[in-house]
Amino acid sequence: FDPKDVTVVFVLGGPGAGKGTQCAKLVSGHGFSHLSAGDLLRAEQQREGSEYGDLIREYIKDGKIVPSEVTINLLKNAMRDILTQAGKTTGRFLIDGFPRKMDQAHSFEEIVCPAKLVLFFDCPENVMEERLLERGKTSGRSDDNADSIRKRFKTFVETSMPVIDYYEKEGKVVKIDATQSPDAVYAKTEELLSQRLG
Ligand code: UP5
Ligand code: MG
Repeated sequence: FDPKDVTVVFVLGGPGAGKGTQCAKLVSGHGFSHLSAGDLLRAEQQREGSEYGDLIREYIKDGKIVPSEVTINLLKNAMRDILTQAGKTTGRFLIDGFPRKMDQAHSFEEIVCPAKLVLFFDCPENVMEERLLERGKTSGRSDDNADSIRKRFKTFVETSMPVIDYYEKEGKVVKIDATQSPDAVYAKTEELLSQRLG
């Protein structure tokens, strides 16, 4: 993809910070397409005939990061499909929950295109844990349990925070306090996003 045609915004933050919730609001309010790396992996895991089903299942349950090639291909194909279906060559994409490891950040920028901006939803672990345990009562997600949540937090701190630090040094990070209500977080997100993207 040519960065002249495609605007990519990475949406990052810990497990349960509210990435998906905010992306859904940005889609209806600002004409973005939303691609959640986790949702794409869960769909691939369930796809009949997928060669990655078992691998993805294991990684997600342990809160580990699925090998880059798998996720980047899913994202790239999904971007391509969205543009094709709309009959367009240009588009704005929110890439949610990716990249969560430095090598993924570099590969995506090489293979797909560089990100214009990074939204970082900042939230303390105790708040995220409460949200995830609550959601776990009904979500059916294999990783919404105390044991997996602990592993997801560890991966986030050790492996994914360095990605945010990297983009911070590049001046691309917009940091948002994610502890308020979804509407309050969205209001702040909209304000900062329009300042930066115009
Ligand atoms: N909620 C949301 N906002 C709230 C607010 N402001 N106040 C009160 N409650 C709020 O929200 C989580 C819950 O909190 C919901 O119940 C919501 O109503 C409530 P959500 O918007 O879903 O938060 P989100 O940040 O999207 O949380 P999610 O659980 O999706 O985060 P993860 O980053 O853990 O999950 P993801 O699906 O991105 O990844 C899952 C796994 O996939 C990873 O652990 C990893 O194993 C794998 N993966 C990869 O290997 N590679 C990738 O590139 C991506 C994922
Ligand atoms: Mg999510």
